[in-house]
Order: sequence, then C-alpha cells, then structure tokens
Amino acid sequence: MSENRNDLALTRRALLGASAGGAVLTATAGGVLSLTSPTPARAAAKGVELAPGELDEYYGFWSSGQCGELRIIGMPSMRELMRVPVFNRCSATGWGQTNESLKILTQDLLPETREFLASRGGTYMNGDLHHPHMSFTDGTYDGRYLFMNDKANTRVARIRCDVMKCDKIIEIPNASDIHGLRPQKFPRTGYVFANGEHRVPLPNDGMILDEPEKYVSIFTAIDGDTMKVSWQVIVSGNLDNCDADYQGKYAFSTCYNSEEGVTLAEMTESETDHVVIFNIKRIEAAVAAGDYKTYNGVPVLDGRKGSELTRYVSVPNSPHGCNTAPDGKYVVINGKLSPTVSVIDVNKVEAIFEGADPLSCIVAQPELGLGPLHTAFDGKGNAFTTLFLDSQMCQWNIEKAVRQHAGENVDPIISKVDVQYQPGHNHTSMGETKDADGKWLVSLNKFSKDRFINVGPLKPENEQLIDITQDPPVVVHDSPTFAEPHDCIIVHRSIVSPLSIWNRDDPMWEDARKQAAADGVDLEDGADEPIRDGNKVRVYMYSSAPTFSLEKFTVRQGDEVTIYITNIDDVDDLTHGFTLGNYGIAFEVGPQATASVTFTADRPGVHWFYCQWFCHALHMEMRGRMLVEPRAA
Ligand code: K7E
Ligand code: CUA
Repeated sequence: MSENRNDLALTRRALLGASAGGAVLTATAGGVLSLTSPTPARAAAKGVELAPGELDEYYGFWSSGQCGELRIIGMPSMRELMRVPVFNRCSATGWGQTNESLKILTQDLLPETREFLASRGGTYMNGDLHHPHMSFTDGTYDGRYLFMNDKANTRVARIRCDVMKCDKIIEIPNASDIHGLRPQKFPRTGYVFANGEHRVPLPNDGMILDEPEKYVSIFTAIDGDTMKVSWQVIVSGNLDNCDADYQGKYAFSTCYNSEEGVTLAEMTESETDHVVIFNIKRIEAAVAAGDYKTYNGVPVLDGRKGSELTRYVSVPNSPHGCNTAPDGKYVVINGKLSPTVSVIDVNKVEAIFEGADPLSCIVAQPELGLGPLHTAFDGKGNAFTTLFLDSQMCQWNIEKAVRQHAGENVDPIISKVDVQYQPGHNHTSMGETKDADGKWLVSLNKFSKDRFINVGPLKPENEQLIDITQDPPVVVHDSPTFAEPHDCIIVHRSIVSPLSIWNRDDPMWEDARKQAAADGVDLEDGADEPIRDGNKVRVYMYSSAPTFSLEKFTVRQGDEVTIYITNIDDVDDLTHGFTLGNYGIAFEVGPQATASVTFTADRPGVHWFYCQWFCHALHMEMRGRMLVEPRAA
C-alpha cells in the first residue's frame, strides 16, 4: 500500500515537473478563464487532479468558521470528503437531536449556561469553529484526537479520529470567547491551550458592568485526555492566537489591546502590544503550592505583568498569528498592523525568566509586506507568511532573517506568490510538526473576488493549493468554499486510520446499552412491543437493509417516546437513517451503531418513519408507521 502511494506521488510529481510544455494548450482550452488565471497555474493544476479511483496522500482537517463544523478534505485533490458536525446542528446526521449528541453538547456546559439554554432547546444552535489541531506525541501528530475551539460560545471540542465523530464539548469557565487553540507538542498532548479572547469581569455575574479596567482575559490549559480544565492564568491585554514549543516548557500567546481599552480607538492607541510567554513548570508548581484562587471550580492564577509565571515581550501593535517552527527553535509572531514578523528564539526564553530583558529573545524582525497574519513552514528552514493586505504569500528564510537582524546585508525574502484574495491562515503539509515535509501549502483566502461565476451577493471564499516543491512556488488549484475556510491542518494519511464500521461496544451509546439492559432488551434484537413505564415509552428497533424490525408501533398522545435504532448491518458504507415524518426528527445510524431520540408524541395520527440514507435497491420501501392514539376527549 505505502509503496503504491509513493509511486503515485512520484508520478504526480513527474507530471508537475513536465507540465510546462502542456501549458499553452491547456490555457487555450480554458478560453476566457485564462484571463484571470495565470497560465502556469492552469497547466500545473492538471497534476493535482487525481484520476477517478486514485486516493489522496493527505487528510486536510478544515475548520468551517461560523458554520461550526469540521470538514475533511482529501489532499492534494482538495476534494471535500466529509463534514463532521461539532458546534452546529446537522440535518443529515441528527447531530444536536439524538440523545447521544445532545449529551455531548450539553453535559459539560456550566450550570448557568444550562439554565440559560433550558428555554432555548437546551443547546446552542451555532458555533464559530476557528482552529482545528491534532493531538501530538513527541512533536508530531499521533492520530488520536482533533481539538477545536468555538469562539462564539466559549467552548472547546474534541473529535475522536477512530470514528471521526465529536466525543467531547466543554464550556470554558471564567473566559469569554475562546480564540487561539493549540495542543502541547511535547512530550505529548497533554495540555490543550486555549486563549480566552475578550476581557470580562471575573466572575462575570453582573456585579461589575461598565468598568473595563476590572475586566480580564484568561489563558486556559485543558487536559486533552480527560477534557477537564487543569488551570487558568489571568493575563494583561486581549489574548489572540497561541502555540506551544517543542520542549514542553513554554506556551506563547499573541496579545493585542495592551491598552486594555474597549473601543477600537482605545485598543490601537499604543505603538506596541505583546506576546505573553507562559512558563508551564512554574505554573504547575504554583498550582501544586495552592497559589491560586478558585473560580467555577478551576484554579485561576494571576499572570499579569510583573508575575513570575509569565513574561511579556513587546512587539509591534496588534500581532496576530503565533507559529512555532518545526526546527523547535523559532516562534514567529505575525505583525498584522505591522509589515513585520518578530522571531523569538526559544533557547533565549529561559534567560528572560531569569531576569534578562524580554526583548533579548527576539532574534529577527524581517519586513515582509502588508498585513502578515499567519506563518507556515517547509521544514527546510523557510517560512511562508500570509500578507492579508498585499494578497500574497511571502516565502522567506528564517536564518537569513536572523542574520539580517544581526546586521548582515542579506535579504531573507525568497519569493512572493499572488493569491486570490486576502489570505488569513495558511498551512503546509505536516507543517506544525517536526515532520514538516515541504510539499504543499494551502492559502485560506477570505475573498474569491472574480475567481468563480457569480452566485449572488453572498460569495464563496477561496482556498488555494500551492506546490512549494517548485521554485518559485506555484498556485495549482482553487477551491471555492462556503463559510469559512478559517484554518486547517494537513496530515499524512499514514497517521490516521479510522474504522470502517463501528465497534458494538463503543462508548457513544453507553446510555442506550444501560437502558436496554434495564428493560431486558438486547439492542441488536430490538423489542416486539414498546416498553411502557408510566407515560414514558421506549421503542427498540434494529435496521437491516431494507427493513426496520418494526413495521409499526403504537403510542398514546402525550407519551414521552424514546426510539432506539441499532443498525445490525456490518457492511462497509451501509448507513441507515431514521426520519419521523412531521415530527422534525431525522438521524444517521452507521453500520453497527446505535442511535436514539426522545420526543413527546403530541401529534395524534399516523406518522410514517423511513430510512433517509440510501442503503439498498428497496431503500424507498424501508419504512414503517408510528400510530399515535388521541388522548381521550
Ligand atoms: Cu485563526 Cu482570524 Cu481566528 Cu487569523 S484567526 S485569520
Ligand atoms: Cu436503510 Cu435507506
């Protein structure tokens, strides 16, 4: 298998290399489109279009911003393979409706949030998923989990990579709007670091309102195994993005608004902001020594300016992205409002905790262009920084930037590639690990401009694939995308090996298993009749293409009905569904999975249920009836 993959990769490589000769033909065939697409890109794009049946070499894990889901993209073909609902509701899978998903969505909300949501359906309807990152072991991806933040409702979620489903969503207490999120790279994840972006009173219970000087921003360390908050640190300024080192000693967060203002004018008044460096050992020691206050059951430490737990390194106003290089040595802080990036040498950080000038850890500050937001790496000493305002990807050499900073007359900039249009995040293949392989770069562009035919006032955004083995790098593919191509990671497929069908003993339907046992029912056999327990009624069915085990069942108006469906087919790709007509109920049941839903049967009459995931030649016939007896008048 792996030999095949390498052959394929080589063939594609060879194609790419030989593509120049075919350029003219391709461009001509492209007609009008070639006006907006440079010829080399169109020719080279041929090389990344995998033939039908060919498999991709990488998994791309994509955030969807305000859509709230995670998307899985095959790379380099850029084909969208799957959507994994997380913070959103999903009509296809029933995420946000099944008991199994509702438990994940609600069980780790704060009590006051649960109370707030009680009259609003019990769960948030939206989320803003910005930053997906995989768990690490020893500086590289380990294929266990994906972690991601919800900026909108202050949550952090985890996806199990064995089934590609979300298994945990926690609300972060004491913080407001989780933005930057990164797993610890070494020795393993370990901690997931999460930046609370907005400053709010602590506690935010209404006693302090319009007194911004009393607001705080909070940095959170979550235990990636238990998904419990380990500790939090109060900082000065607004936390933005973060990253971890390759040594397991420090985490870094960009901060804007060191002025601690609340209006745009106040927030951008000062010439400089800062990077906060968190000393993990010192923080753990302070927690162990009881040197904290407890809010919402979490140890909260004070890491504001002057604290021994943190250091504040001045950088130009309003920095944004924070990216540790695969060499383990450098951390790049992206300027945003400044045309520069600031490079921190991790080896110089210990000294500043011992009293050296914090600025002494900055070893380069190359001027790259307008609006540097995020940086990715090729593992060969080069970096790629998105220039939002210039709509370019700037390729530069880190060591040359360091030498320039030391006074040498060298230019660190290697190339600038035009992208379409106004890039935010970028990412290289394996680029945030020590195994960065320098093959592919994705530019996630906030606008597509004239790249696609017009679809109305709301336009698609655009993600572009760039081949960075070429000199200069070449844009080889455009992918229009619905909101929002916010951030992504690119993981070699050898690291991820999801199951093809579920294990029957999966923890996902543990509650269903327990209830069935209590009712003396085997989930795989179902029950011939609904099991009644006062006005609570439980219906157990299995599905086996093309039938449900019950052709009909009867309940009474006003009953609280729970329907458990177990898909007993153990065939690859044989997903069934359950849709209950005019009851607003629909969900997916994967092969060997159990899923359930609870509702009140408040509509009398005949209600058909059917399977909505195409499963068989007789899929249309896969249905049955729920008969709801009217309440006696
Ligand atoms: Cu990842 Cu916008 Cu949320 Cu940069 S942040 S673009
Ligand atoms: Cu079962 Cu369609």
